[in-house]
Amino acid sequence: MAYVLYGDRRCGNAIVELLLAAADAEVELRRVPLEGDGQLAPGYRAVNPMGRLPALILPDGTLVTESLACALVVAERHQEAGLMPPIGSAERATALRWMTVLAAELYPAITRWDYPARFADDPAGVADRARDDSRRIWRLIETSIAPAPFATGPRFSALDAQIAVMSRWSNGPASWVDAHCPKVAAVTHAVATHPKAGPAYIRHFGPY
Ligand SMILES: N[C@@H](CCC(=O)N[C@@H](CS)C(=O)NCC(=O)O)C(=O)O
Repeated sequence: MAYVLYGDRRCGNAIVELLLAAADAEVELRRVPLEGDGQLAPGYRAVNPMGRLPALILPDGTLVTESLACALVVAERHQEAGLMPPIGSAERATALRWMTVLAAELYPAITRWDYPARFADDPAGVADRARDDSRRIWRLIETSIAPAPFATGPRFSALDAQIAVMSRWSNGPASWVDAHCPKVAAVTHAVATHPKAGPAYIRHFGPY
């Protein structure tokens, strides 16, 4: 039985897809186009009542939503792939710290940036503040990591998949992250050239 992953190009499902690829896990990809709000259509809401991408169905039929939960569940189900640093290690503590910041702080900022009219009558003000919040988070990560070449050392982890995917969002063609956060860019490059996760990254974002 394969995993089933609902998502769209360049979205949070890409994080999960990279990890499944790194684990050599079989996955059926089901596209839900954000353009036209396919994520809010009744058919997809029957899968994920949150109306958000991604949604992951495990081979036993269990539904997992929320990109952080999906990443951690895949990592724990494929321990042989080493998608998280070892339990109890300093690297794991660091990975969990930044993974939570990205999922709990950056992701909502991106939502405010992409859908500002949901949050206030002054959408431009909300979008500006969300952009600033997002850049503050990337600056913090930039000053805290020392890629070697991955964020916590020589091994690719779920944190790297998150960094590579989420640093591509809302940056525009001349990416702000690439211009201001060379360490984040270096992690992204390491992911894009990883023998297993790299091809999945390139399917979403192109070569890097
Ligand atoms: N907490 C969720 C956030 C998911 C999320 O916001 N996904 C975006 C796509 S990358 C989405 O579905 N946006 C459409 C919307 O908010 O209507 C997670 O971590 O998976």
